[in-house]
Amino acid sequence: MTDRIPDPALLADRFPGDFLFGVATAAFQIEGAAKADGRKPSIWDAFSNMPGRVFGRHNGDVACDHYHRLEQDLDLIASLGVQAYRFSIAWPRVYPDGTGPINEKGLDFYDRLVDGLQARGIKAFATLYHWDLPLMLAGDGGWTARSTAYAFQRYARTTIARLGDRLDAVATFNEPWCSVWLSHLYGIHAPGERNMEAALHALHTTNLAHGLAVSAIREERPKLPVGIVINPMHVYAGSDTPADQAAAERAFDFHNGVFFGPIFKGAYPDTVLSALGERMPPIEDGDLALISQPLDWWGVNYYTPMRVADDPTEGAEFPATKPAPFVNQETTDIGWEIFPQALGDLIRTVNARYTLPDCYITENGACYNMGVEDGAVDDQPRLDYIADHLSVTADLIAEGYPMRGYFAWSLMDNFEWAEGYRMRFGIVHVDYDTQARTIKKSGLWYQSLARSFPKGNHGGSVGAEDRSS
Ligand code: GCO
Repeated sequence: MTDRIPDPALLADRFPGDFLFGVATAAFQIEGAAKADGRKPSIWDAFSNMPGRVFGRHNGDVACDHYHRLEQDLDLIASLGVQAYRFSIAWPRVYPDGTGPINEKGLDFYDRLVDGLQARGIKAFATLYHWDLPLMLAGDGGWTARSTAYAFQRYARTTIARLGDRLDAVATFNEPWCSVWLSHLYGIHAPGERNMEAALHALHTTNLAHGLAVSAIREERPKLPVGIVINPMHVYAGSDTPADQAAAERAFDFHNGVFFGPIFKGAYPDTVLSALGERMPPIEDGDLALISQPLDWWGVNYYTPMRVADDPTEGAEFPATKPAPFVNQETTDIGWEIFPQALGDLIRTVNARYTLPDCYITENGACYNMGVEDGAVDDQPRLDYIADHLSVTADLIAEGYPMRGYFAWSLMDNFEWAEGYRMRFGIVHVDYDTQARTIKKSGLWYQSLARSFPKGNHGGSVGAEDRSS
């Protein structure tokens, strides 16, 4: 089969001139230097060092050694021609104990990072929490303890006071669905709990922490666009039966509504409250007002749809669903169904149900594990995946949805959480033995697309306004 190479120039024509093309990473997944310059363990250091939790007991001790290769990697990002870089800040570098003394060397690293981006003319999109909770906070219960929300607010305030003048946007959380449900109910991510009460406490503490951080960020840097990155599930019913249709609605409320509701409507879904409310922590006066403060933008991380059927088991716990079969049997190497149209269906659905601000696709990408052959990586399937999802994004823009940017996940292969280093999402290959970076075929194609921007007709996208505050 001849490889189809979507013409980047034709695709570029479908995007406005100030649309941002970027790449994304996260601290724990690329930095390494787990014990350098005052950093103390996070819950992911502990989790990945336990037998049976992460493939091959891989951990973040070295990762992509980004902490020691910062300038080289910033040059790599610049060479891709992207306008923006999405990264996360490691709380355990800033407050190694979660609270208590500030670690100046930790903040110094992020000073160098944002200064390096500014020097290269690349916009800085920071995420405050990408899952690396300081392990010391686990002693109070981690995200199940309300006190952690206030510790997060202090971390957010300190970090934004120091770096906010050189950021173009900040997100409080990355994918609360993962740090709440995947981590406290399904047990797949740190801290590996399988307990609905713990998960419901982590849910409200996370939402509250988001609201407290928004307040602190706005106090420290009133003009800095603040948002949150969510991985909403586009839920398809496994059949047209009323039972499966109702199951899909329950799944939407459980997987999406528990974040979109408090953040954009100031209320949890009634279905969740009636089914699980008694097991939730107290929702104190003022919590929902804090959580639902208006945001400047939100980020959507999309990879694959969720397909559910009704679980008729007597006494099945809410949302009482079970997986329904894939419609497209083509999957990526991590086993996720490839279904680009679900990105469009998702954006249309959440915009129909909530009043949402500007939107960035803060993560989209594909896992393919092919390696380097003769100095190159032919990852045509990843190129096709990205091109197809960008085409859907262009459709959404044409329909009037405020899609402002796209960040390829990921800049480089990295620590893929419970899968360790065996699963590769990068548009740049990393040889973990030598730390050599090799731009893949998809990365070279993405570079030719990104280099067409900006086209000079800047609009109201994040970062366009004055950052002098
Ligand atoms: C996520 C995380 C990333 C993952 C990526 C592939 O969205 O789960 O933000 O850290 O590596 O999504 O799973």
